Order: sequence, then C-alpha cells, then structure tokens
Amino acid sequence: MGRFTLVLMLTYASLLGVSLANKDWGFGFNNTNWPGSHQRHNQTHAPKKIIVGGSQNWHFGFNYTDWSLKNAPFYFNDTLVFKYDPPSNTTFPHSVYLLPNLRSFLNCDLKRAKMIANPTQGGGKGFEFVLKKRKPHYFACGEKDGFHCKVGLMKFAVVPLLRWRY
Ligand SMILES: *[C@@H]1O[C@H](CO)[C@@H](O)[C@H](O)[C@H]1NC(C)=O
Ligand SMILES: *[C@@H]1O[C@H](CO)[C@@H](O)[C@H](O)[C@H]1NC(C)=O
Ligand SMILES: *[C@@H]1O[C@H](CO)[C@@H](O)[C@H](O)[C@H]1NC(C)=O
Ligand SMILES: *[C@@H]1O[C@H](CO)[C@@H](O)[C@H](O)[C@H]1NC(C)=O
Ligand SMILES: *[C@@H]1O[C@H](CO)[C@@H](O)[C@H](O)[C@H]1NC(C)=O
Ligand SMILES: [Cu+2]
Repeated sequence: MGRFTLVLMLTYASLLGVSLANKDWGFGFNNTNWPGSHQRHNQTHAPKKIIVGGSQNWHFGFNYTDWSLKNAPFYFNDTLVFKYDPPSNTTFPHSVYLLPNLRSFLNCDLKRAKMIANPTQGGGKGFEFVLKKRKPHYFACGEKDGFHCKVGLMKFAVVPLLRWRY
C-alpha cells in the first residue's frame, strides 16, 4: 500500500470521525435554533421539573437507575427535584452528592464527591437542581459512607439532552 493511499484512508477516517461526532454531539453547541435538529431532539419543549423517583421520592431501596432509564431523556435546564424527609422527621436521613466520574459512580466512592444538598434540604418542596452542563451528572445519596448508594440503590446518572437509550 502506497503512502498516498494511507493518507487518503486516514483522511477518510477522520472525516467519518468528525461527522459521527457531529451527529452525536453537535446539537449541544447551539440548540436554540438549529434547523433539522427538531426530528431528533424536540427543541421546542419547555424545561420541565422532574421529581426524582416520582411518587417514591428519594429513599433507600428504590432502583433509581431503573427510574432514570425509564424517564430519560433529560434536557438542558430541566430541574430535578429531590424530596426526602429532614432528620427531624425521619430516622433515615438522606442527602444528594455529585460524584466526579463514572468510576466513583460505579463504586459509590464519595471521596471526591461534592455535596449539593444536605439532609435537611430535601424537606418541603424538595431540593431543586437545574441541569446546566453538557456532561454526565452522577447523583448519589451520601449517607452512611456510600451504603445508601451501594446497597440502597440511591444513585443514577443523567446526560442532559442526549438520549440515554436509542
Ligand atoms: C444559536 O442560533 C441562533 C439562530 O441561528 C442565534 O440567534 C443564537 O444567538 C445562537 N446561540 C448561540 C448560543 O450561539
Ligand atoms: C415537541 O414538543 C412540543 C411541546 O411539548 C409538542 O407540542 C410537539 O408536538 C413536539 N414535536 C415533536 C415533533 O415531537
Ligand atoms: C436496577 O435497574 C437496572 C436497570 O433496569 C437493572 O439493570 C438492575 O439490575 C437493577 N438493580 C437491582 C438491584 O435490581
Ligand atoms: C437555559 O436557561 C438559561 C437561563 O434561564 C438560558 O439563558 C439558556 O438559554 C437556557 N438554555 C437552553 C438550552 O434552554
Ligand atoms: C415534618 O413532619 C410534620 C408532621 O408530620 C409536617 O407538618 C412537616 O411539614 C414535616 N416537615 C417537612 C420539612 O417535611
Ligand atoms: Cu440515602
């Protein structure tokens, strides 16, 4: 195979790569008014408020991965609402953390996690989190050093605007 052919193949491959990348990710750059994007992702939908877990709220033992798959896709500016009783009202308080990456998510490793809602913030109307970043969000309960996350299934991942399954 000559050098020229190789270069051509590489060029072709990179073109393919770029077009695939655009197909999957390009809509994220400007989703206000992109012609043609409407068939794949309904751009006219208004941001929604979604109660995490639905009527189950945020509690130990509910499969939130399953819930998130059934309620995907989530969009930019959608609001996730975490509702859970404050310590004054329950003996099993919860919280909400963002885990830094897939690995910590899979292991329920809270070492570098960031608390976004403490055990009292889920009371009343609940804690609201707006999906503002175009990246995976790994949510978990941080109570009992990962026990709620690991054994209580209190974790789920969300990729705003990307459909989680096709
Ligand atoms: C997105 O595109 C629309 C129309 O083409 C334009 O008015 C708007 O400023 C763009 N937004 C961004 C963030 O580039
Ligand atoms: C897009 O969403 C709007 C509002 O939710 C709805 O009325 C419309 O039918 C949707 N369009 C498509 C193509 O799904
Ligand atoms: C939770 O739901 C997911 C997705 O449906 C499933 O793969 C998983 O096995 C479930 N976990 C448990 C412990 O039931
Ligand atoms: C999300 O909301 C912000 C502030 O309300 C707004 O500036 C932005 O255009 C919205 N983005 C999308 C994708 O709707
Ligand atoms: C705690 O429980 C009391 C009595 O059931 C109720 O009135 C109150 O609204 C609850 N507080 C929160 C923050 O849910
Ligand atoms: Cu918990």
